[in-house]
Amino acid sequence: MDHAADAHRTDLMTITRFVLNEQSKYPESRGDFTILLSHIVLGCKFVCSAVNKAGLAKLIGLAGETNIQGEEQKKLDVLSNDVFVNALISSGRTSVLVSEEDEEATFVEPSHRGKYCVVFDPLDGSSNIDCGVSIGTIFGIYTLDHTDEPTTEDVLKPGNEMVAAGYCMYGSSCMLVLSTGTGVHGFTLDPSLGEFILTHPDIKIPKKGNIYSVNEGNAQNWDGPTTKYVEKCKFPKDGSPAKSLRYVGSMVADVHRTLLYGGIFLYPADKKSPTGKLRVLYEVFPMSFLMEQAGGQAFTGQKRALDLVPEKIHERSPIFLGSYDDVEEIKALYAEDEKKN
Ligand code: AFP
Repeated sequence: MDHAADAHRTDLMTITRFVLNEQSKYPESRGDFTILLSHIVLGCKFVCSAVNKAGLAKLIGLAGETNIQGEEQKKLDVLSNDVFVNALISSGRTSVLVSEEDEEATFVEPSHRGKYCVVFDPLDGSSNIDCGVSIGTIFGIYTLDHTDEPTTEDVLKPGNEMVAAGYCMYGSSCMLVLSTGTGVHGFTLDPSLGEFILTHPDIKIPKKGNIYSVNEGNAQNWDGPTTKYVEKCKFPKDGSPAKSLRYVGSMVADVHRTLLYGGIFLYPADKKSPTGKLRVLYEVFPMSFLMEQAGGQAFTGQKRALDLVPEKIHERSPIFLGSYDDVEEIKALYAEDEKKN
């Protein structure tokens, strides 16, 4: 009998047990983060179940509303947003919530307030829902550092001040990837137990990868460094093999693959969208936080992504993130370009 394998099967490291273990390293901790996380986990399980049942439950299709970015909202977006807002408020551990789906930040009633602010995209990649492609929830967590009335300033902070970030991918399996600032850990939902189990401890992104991931349909509008970089991926002049292109169009899926296999994910600025498409607070920051914690890098075309200081809650930024060496290459091209201009 393989006792080690048996112990692995019977001594399960659930996400709650994992976070409690982490918490025990900080004697002053009162368990607030564990409680907050358990509410986020509940939201993820609910959305996972709704995504799995979407076809059956007729949740696919438009809800008849448009969100603040002018995009059509799907029924699942509306449902996921409601689920997360309710779960976060009822945790009693949050004061400010910023959701991709809500124009304004939500300020929690004083009776339910707690010391965290959560920024999130409840269902990212929703244009992929109808064809059953992986979609996900992305979140980032800040600490409220005062006891005055909370304001949006409490979340308009650089990503390097986040205390935790993660995403849940609703794909062929449901996987929650989390960092509390001490590495990146992946938990897979065991549907029979209804528990996220640690399956990918201490994820490290390969130092260099052989995949690039970008919407090449926008190529005619790219700037010089992005154009040169993608050209290098396809026609390398140093004798290295050309990179493969993989692009799902769902950030969680594209970043998840990048994290596990290495390579680079790009959503650059272009002439039509000079600040890029992806949102700083709940797309760029959480994914950049995870990339850095896994040993990769995240760059905006100008600076380290986590050093950005957003001025608006729905601000956008170009983003290049992934394997350390691959991001170094794009940084060098932008530095060269800056010297010339
Ligand atoms: P949707 O939520 O509208 O599907 O957008 C998804 C997303 O915000 C992000 O998940 C993708 O990486 C990116 O947009 C894809 O954008 P393009 O469709 O322009 O490639």
